[in-house]
Amino acid sequence: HYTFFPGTPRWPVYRRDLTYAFLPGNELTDEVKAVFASAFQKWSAVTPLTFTETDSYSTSDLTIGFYSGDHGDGEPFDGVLGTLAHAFSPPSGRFHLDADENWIVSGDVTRSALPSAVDLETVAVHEIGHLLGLGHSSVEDAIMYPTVTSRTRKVELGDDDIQGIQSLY
Ligand code: TQI
Ligand code: ZN
Ligand code: ZN
Repeated sequence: HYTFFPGTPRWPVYRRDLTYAFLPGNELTDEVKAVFASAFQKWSAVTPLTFTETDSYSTSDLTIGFYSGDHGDGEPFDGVLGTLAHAFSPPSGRFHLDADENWIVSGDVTRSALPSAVDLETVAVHEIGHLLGLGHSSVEDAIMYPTVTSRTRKVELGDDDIQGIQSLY
């Protein structure tokens, strides 16, 4: 079953058209940006929320950045595997990814020669769930179920994710 963060934080009714920006310092390809757009689309398809990319990271609702190791928020990244990414509950909007992972942007991660290969969209869909206010789920099929993520691809929302997000929005 789905869970929420303590106090059930969520984006208020007047902030349902959310913007997101990539933090400077990461030169991301259009291919990488398309993976995030696809991950956001999974959630907008089942909620009244919309997500639009903007260049203005200082005014966007959500910010996305890749960092190595200590990056100033008290939750340092740890190199290959371990923590892959983290996202903070509403209204923070901060979504950080570990730059040291072997991120797979396109192609079949389950057939990757690298044991540490991590599918970017799989992690993005999960972290966006956190950005919107979902905690972890006990349902194995759910995107919000905490499980092994290397060489795994799971990008379709489960019924439990949909019920959870629709009870928030
Ligand atoms: N990052 C953890 C996660 O996103 C960070 C975390 C731990 C967390 N406990 C939390 C975030 C409680 C919010 C609330 O779950 S991770 C998975 C999963 C990670 C883990 O890098 O370990 C995924 C990133 F679910 F598979 F375990 C993506 Cl999909
Ligand atoms: Zn961080
Ligand atoms: Zn999680």
